[in-house]
Amino acid sequence: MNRRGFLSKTSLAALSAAIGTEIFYGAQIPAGYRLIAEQDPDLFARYHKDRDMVILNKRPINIEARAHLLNDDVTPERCMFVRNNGKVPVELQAENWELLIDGESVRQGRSFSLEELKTTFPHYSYNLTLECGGNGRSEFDPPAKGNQWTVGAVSCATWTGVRLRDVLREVGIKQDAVYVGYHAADLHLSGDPRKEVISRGIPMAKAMQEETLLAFEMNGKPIPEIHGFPLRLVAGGWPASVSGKWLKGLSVRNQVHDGPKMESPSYRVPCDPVAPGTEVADENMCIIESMPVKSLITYPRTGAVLETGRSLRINGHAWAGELQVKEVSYSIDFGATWQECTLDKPVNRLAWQNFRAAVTFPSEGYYEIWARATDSRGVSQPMVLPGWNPKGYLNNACHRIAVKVV
Ligand SMILES: Nc1nc2c(c(=O)[nH]1)N[C@H]1C(S)=C(S)[C@@H](COP(=O)(O)O)O[C@H]1N2
Ligand SMILES: [Mo]
Repeated sequence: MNRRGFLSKTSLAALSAAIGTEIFYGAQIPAGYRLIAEQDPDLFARYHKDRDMVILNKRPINIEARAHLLNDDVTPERCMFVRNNGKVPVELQAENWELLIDGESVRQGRSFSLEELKTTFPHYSYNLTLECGGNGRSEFDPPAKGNQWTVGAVSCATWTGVRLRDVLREVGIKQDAVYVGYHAADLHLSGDPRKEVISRGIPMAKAMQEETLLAFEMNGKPIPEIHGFPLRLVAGGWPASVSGKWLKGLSVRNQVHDGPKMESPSYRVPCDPVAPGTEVADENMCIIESMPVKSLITYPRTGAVLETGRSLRINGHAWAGELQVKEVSYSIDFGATWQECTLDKPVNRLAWQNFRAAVTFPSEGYYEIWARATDSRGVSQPMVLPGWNPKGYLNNACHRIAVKVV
C-alpha cells in the first residue's frame, strides 16, 4: 500500500458513484488501495435496482424483475431488467458523444454529436415494450444455455429521442439499403478492445417506422447508465437485443447485417418447428423479428392469500410485438374455462396494454390464475410451453400465479 499518495477528487467521485453512496473518509484512502465494495459491488445500489430484483449473472451483469415488480404502467428504472453481453462502458459522457453513420448504403458517411441530434431533429416520446428474446428460457427442456430468465426480462418505459428515419433521410440512403446495424461502446468480457460485444440490427422497414428512436431519455430523464446512456437505438416489439445501448455507430447495409450476435444460432429459431433436443443446421435457423403475444399478471404477487367470499382484483399487461392485443382472458380451473378481462388500448403502438378483472372463487382452497392473451390476428398464447428451440427463445406460455382462499 502506498501511504504517500491519496486518491484524486475525480477518482473519489467515480468510486462514490460506483458504490452508490459517499465514502465518508474518502480523502484518507491510500492511492492504489482497492475497496472491498469495489471487489464485490452492491449491484442494487450501484444501478438503482429494487432489492427484490434477481441477479442472474454478475459478469456480465444480468438482472431480472419478478412479475409483481412490473405492476406500473410505465416501468421505472428500479424495476427494469438488465441484459448485458459485455462490460458496462466506464466514464460515459454525453458531451463529445458522437454517432457515426456509415455503411455501403449511405450516400456519404457522416457523424452527429449528441447535441446536434437533439437540436436538428424533432423529438418524440413513445412507451415501448422491450422483451429479451430469451425471456422464459428457464422452462425449456432439454434446457438451453444462457441466462435462465423466468418472466421478468420485459419492460415498457417511455423513451424520448429523435426518429431514426429523420436522421437517415438527412444523411441520404441508397436504393439498395437492406438493413441498419448498430455499433456500441461496451467492451468485450475479454477486455480486447478490437472485439465487438454485440452488433445487431433491423431491416429498413423497421428502421423507418415512426416509433423507432435514437433515444436520449428514459422516463423523462437521461437514460440510466446501465440502460444505454447517453444514446440508445430503441425499436419496440422486437427482441430487445436489436435495441443497441451506448450507441456509437449505425451502418446502413446492402445486405443483412453480419455483426456479432447476428449469426446463427444467436437470436434465431428453427424456421420450422422441431422436436425437443433436435440439432438444427445454421441454414434452417431464422432471425427473430416481431415478438409473440404474451401477458403477465403483475398483481397480486403469486402466493396471495384471500379471505373466502371476497373477490380478487387482478391486473397486468399484455403485448404482441408489432401487433395489438385484442383480448385477455383468465382461468381459475387450469385452463378448462376462460373469462374475459377488461383490456385497455395501448397508449401508442408497440406499448403494452393493461388488463384487469375481478376474480371470484367458488369455495375455499388452492387455485391458480392463468392469463392468456390473443393478438389481433387471433393467435393466442399456448397454455404450456411453445415450440422448443436450441437457444430457448420466445417462451410465451401463459403466466400463472398461485392463490389460496381461506
Ligand atoms: N450495446 C449493447 N446493447 C444491448 C445489449 C448489450 O449487451 N450491449 N444487450 C441487448 C439485449 S440482448 C437486451 S435483452 C437489451 C436489454 O436492455 P436493458 O438492459 O436496458 O433492459 O439490450 C440489448 N442491447
Ligand atoms: Mo436479450
